[in-house]
Amino acid sequence: MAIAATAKLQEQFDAGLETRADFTIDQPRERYGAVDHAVWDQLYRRQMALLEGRACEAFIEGAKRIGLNVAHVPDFEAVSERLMAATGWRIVAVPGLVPDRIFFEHLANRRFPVTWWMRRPDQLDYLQEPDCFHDLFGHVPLLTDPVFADAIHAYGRAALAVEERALPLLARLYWYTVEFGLMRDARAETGVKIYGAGIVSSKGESLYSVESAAPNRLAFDLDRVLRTRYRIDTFQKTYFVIDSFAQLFDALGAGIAARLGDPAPLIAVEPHAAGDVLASDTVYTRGTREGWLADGDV
Ligand code: HBI
Ligand code: FE
Repeated sequence: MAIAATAKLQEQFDAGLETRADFTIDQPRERYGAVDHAVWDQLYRRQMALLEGRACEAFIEGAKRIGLNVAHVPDFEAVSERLMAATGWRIVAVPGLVPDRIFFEHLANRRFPVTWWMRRPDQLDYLQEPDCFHDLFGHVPLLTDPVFADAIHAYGRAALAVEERALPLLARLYWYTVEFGLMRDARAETGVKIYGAGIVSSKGESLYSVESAAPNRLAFDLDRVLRTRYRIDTFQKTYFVIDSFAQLFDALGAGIAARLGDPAPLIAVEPHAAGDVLASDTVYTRGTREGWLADGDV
């Protein structure tokens, strides 16, 4: 994803927030106000209540294990200590989205970049850029799961070897798994559980992704995902469902190396629209497409 100098990033540079060469900063704890802590507490309580029974066990356990169940923005060093003990990962504070290669470099060294600032109360239900709640609550709990942690580490390493022209394909894979992935779970009423960070950090999509009849839910397939476009400003038209984190590990490491070593064939073909269902798809639920934006398919 090309990193425009986002308004938020510029605002911070103007405010004298210096970043190191790897775009990391020390968590500026003195910059959190009572409102920031209140927003964290409100979002944490609301999402955990929604996610019981909807998110995979590893997420629920992970969130508690790293100590996110506090009424204030967590201390990044305290979270890193617990995370390090679990899987050798730690989190590093960043001002926001960082350049792709920098991001991959951190993941390849078991460092997860976490935006330090919190959204405003009027952005509670949605904001375009990832904030601290999206990154820390959405992405970090699953890094306590050894297999998922290895999958993200493998992704970082494989991504560093990918050519610039194939980065949009890589972003699709990350989007349909790490951000908006579902996992099969026979014990769940709907047969699926949530693991994607973009879903668990969103009130609306925590419900929509597992309970709405509108979207498609298809078995995860690496080539299919690499060829499927996505929108960043609506709920997903299609969710891809993995069987296990072991399957994700294979796809994010060896899978990327195999398929994007020479990306030419995948770049040459016309991508599928986000809402397509193909004859070759394993369909768990075929969406009613209800409420989809009338402006055609992405
Ligand atoms: N930077 N801080 C941050 N967080 C991300 O999730 C992120 C990023 N830079 C690039 C990036 N993600 C993309 O490469 C992935 O979404 C594929
Ligand atoms: Fe994210």
